[in-house]
Amino acid sequence: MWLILLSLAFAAKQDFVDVLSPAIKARKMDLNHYKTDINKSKVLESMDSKDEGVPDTFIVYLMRDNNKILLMHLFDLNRDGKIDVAKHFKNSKMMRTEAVLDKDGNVFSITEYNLSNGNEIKKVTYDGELVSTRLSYKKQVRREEMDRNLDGKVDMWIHYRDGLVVKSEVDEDFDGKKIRVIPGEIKAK
Ligand SMILES: [Ca+2]
Ligand SMILES: [Ca+2]
Repeated sequence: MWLILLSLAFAAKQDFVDVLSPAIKARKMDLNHYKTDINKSKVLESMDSKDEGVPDTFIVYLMRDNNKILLMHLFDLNRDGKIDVAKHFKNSKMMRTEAVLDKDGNVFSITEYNLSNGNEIKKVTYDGELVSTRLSYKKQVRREEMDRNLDGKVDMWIHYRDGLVVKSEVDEDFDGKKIRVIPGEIKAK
């Protein structure tokens, strides 16, 4: 029993794509998870933005001392019964967006925002083959990190300044050691 639990924990840790969000299972994003994950301390409200009798917008609140605290906005943009976008809030400010980018949830993105100014700071995209993480600072992309063999470790880095590539680094054989450096369009300042 312990061995099984241990190997499960190990397996879960290994899969970088799956540990990013509770809505991701087996490298698939299912945002309906948030509609069903409603316990006693949460309230789900439904709305029909088109007034056609089918709800397409949902709001999840956390109940604390009889106060409603906004947790999430969920949107079924194409009205097929599956949530396509989940916006997560903290202190009434959007901190994270999760989006399904194909019809089955095999392509998706997770974006994190700076709570004080709303700027994007990190965007992770999974396209079914690789995980790409875009890191931004003051509305500019600074670095892109890629995990091309999905082992949870970054194996390619692209450094940017003012929209131009400063340099790229590639761990070609994924051993975490020999890193090839490729000069970019401009020199690092
Ligand atoms: Ca949908
Ligand atoms: Ca890797």
